[in-house]
Amino acid sequence: LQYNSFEDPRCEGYLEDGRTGMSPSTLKRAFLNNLFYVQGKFKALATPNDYYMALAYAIRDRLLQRWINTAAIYTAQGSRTVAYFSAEFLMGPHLGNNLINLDIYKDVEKGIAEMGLNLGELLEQEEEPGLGNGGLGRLAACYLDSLATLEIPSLGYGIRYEFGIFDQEIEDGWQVEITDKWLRFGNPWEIARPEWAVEVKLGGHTDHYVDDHGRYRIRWVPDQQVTGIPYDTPILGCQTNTANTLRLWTAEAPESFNFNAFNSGDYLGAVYEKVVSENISKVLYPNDDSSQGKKLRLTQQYFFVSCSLQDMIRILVGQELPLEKFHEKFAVQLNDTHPAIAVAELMRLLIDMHHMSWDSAWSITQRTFAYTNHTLLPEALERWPVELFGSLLPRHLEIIYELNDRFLDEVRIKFPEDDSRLSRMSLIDESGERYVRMAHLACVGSHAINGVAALHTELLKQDVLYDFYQMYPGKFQNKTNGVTPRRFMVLSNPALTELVTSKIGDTWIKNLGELQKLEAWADNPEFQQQWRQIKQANKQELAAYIQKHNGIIVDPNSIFDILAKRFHEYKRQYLDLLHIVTLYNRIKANPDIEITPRTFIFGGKAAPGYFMAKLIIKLINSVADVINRDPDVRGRLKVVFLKNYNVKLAQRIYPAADLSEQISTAGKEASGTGNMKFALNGALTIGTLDGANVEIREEVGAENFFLFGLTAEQVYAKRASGYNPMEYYNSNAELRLALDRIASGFFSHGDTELFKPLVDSLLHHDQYFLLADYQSYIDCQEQVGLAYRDQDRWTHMSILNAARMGKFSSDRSIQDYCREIWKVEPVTITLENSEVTDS
Ligand code: GPW
Repeated sequence: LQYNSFEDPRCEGYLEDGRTGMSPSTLKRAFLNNLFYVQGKFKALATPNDYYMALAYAIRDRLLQRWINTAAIYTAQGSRTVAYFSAEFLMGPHLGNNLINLDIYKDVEKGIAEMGLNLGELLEQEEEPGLGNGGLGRLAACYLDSLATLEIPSLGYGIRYEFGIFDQEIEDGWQVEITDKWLRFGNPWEIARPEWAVEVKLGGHTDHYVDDHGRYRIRWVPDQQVTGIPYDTPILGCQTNTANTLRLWTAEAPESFNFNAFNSGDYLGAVYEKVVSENISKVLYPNDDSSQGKKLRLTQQYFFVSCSLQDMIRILVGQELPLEKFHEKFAVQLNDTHPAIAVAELMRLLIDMHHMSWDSAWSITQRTFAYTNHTLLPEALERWPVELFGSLLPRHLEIIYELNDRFLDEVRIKFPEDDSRLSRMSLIDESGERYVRMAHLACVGSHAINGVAALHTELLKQDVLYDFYQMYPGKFQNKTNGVTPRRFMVLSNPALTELVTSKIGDTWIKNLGELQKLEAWADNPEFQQQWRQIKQANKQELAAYIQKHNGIIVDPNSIFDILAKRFHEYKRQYLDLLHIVTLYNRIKANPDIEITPRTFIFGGKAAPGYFMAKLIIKLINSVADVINRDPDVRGRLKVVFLKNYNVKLAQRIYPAADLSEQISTAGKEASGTGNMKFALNGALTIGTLDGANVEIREEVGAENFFLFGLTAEQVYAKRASGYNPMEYYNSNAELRLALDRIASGFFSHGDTELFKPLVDSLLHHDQYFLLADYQSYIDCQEQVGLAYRDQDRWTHMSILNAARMGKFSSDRSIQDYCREIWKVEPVTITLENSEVTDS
């Protein structure tokens, strides 16, 4: 009996149909079964979470059939597989997305409603797995969605942090961090696979010895060992049967380890070891675009990389493939340098554990890895003090020294008599305290190196990785980021999805370039009106959310001007604030001034140790308190800080935005991806020529994009010629007034000390050129206000923005990676001719 095909009439009436069938009545029955048998509840006692769980398990059953078929077919075919190594996967809630990708959202919504429940409320119950900080982790999640949708055999490998990114509370205007307990009520989407646990060594020293065959060998004698347990989550593609795997590792104490301490009566010592081991996967480091250099962080990185590579070797061996074919079976993508230790670890596994020669191991290693760089910020480039590194990974340090010797010989041959180049390129920074440079390790150990937007890749080649570009020009490629339209349009903006589909059919969902067909409707009055009505309704929904959570009433007819991303000085939330204070000052000077009403909405978390970022959050809330209450403003300006910006909240925000703030200092934001999500939902962008903004503007047309500010080149020139922010302060009356207001204590109950660090940093350093860009930004915002007054023109621009987002689908990005880096082909998963049988 083939039990896996729900369409097979032979399955009718079998229990399995209840777990795979997709008809509304079967789904309903499955839901009630789970409420009864899994949650152990009936209606009178069931909580909303019980209902969510019952539905989640019903949907998981539908995924499992596809998941098992996918695994069976990949195994039978020995398919070439992408392994995406990332310290972060910011997945967002699974249930809604799985309903979309299974294409049963509407059926389920209806069935749930027939039982007197509301699907939206059940979806709200899901605690999102916040296993990432921001753009980098969310990109990994979008890429998994596209890999599955494009039917590419792939695995995501990472860490199952017990505590993901903290929950943000606001108290007295300040950010307060609350631990995220996402696993509190259990996680219906994962399956533990303890049978595939692996051991990871840490610390100790190395032994050099001669083996029985007289061969010189090296043995790592660790002083600690931990066990990695994999937890698997199915990643379903959109309208395919492909369900790939996200495999996240949890650290546990090995059962046998420290048995001696236990036997000798040192019970507490033995338990302590266990706690230390479990700490490894305990918590996500909450820093975005900066590196802390903490030993636990390096341990996390090594832990998941070692687990993953050992797992891949197990898979290879299980398919009876020789280790020499590792790079043919797997293409490994390093998501920034966080997993770059993989270069040394694969070398160690091949040489020490599997007795391969150095040269063979190195050839396999280089052909396996490719490296994506996500930042130009110097503080984000990872380097580890050599001593710290050697105390945790003594064998890897030896391997890196050996790699470095060989690599520097190569450099010497290509660039003779150039000692400064050797020290610039060395894997070890020896300019002061010695450091291991992880980006250099990643560059040397990979066959491809890519940036995440055209400008970013150019700047990598000209600046941060200039020497490596000269050494290996052929390794460098650009792969502009993309976002999944399934989560960030179909799921989050159902009304717009329906309107678009009613005009151009629904194939755009998997082929976003087709949105271009909307251009034909851009000036159609009826279509324009429908487009506007949907935006208006989305704004009303966000307004209700704001009223509920912030107690602020906002006007849905005002411009929803939104800046939502992590807080960082280079992202320049503070510049947005200077615009707000400027408008406010104008109103105070002339209460009858004509101003296009605006609602300024901010969202985002600051790293807990980032003082300036936290102070900017406090300033936003302080300015909000004054402006929202000042009767002179007459409601024309409102300022809202939405707490705890995460994937769930982002899904509410993008559909309601009129204006997307993408205002980083040119040359600092590698790509940005929020910029794409806003535009896809019909927001217009005000932005600098930074990251992917450049390409977004190219696609939507300069006339549909609000550009301001210095170019990256101009920023460099200004810095080189000695930038003096005080000149701008002295010569610009409005700017001076805005800064003076903040400094004077006007927004801080007379306290002139509170915001002094912010004002002083602008006047005396202004590392990110806010003052240089201030006037250009203010002028550009003036144009925004005028454009909004002409609603037909604005709607026309809004439609064209969405219509021209085709390039920014993560499907396009992934297709480019597949063709140009991974050399991997789709594998179609059928449910009919499955390998999985019950007989
Ligand atoms: F520093 N990004 C991020 F490069 O979100 F590693 N966290 C990070 O730690 C780093 C980069 C890192 C972001 C970039 O800031 C953003 O511009 C880019 O769009 C995103 O990664 C995805 O590529």
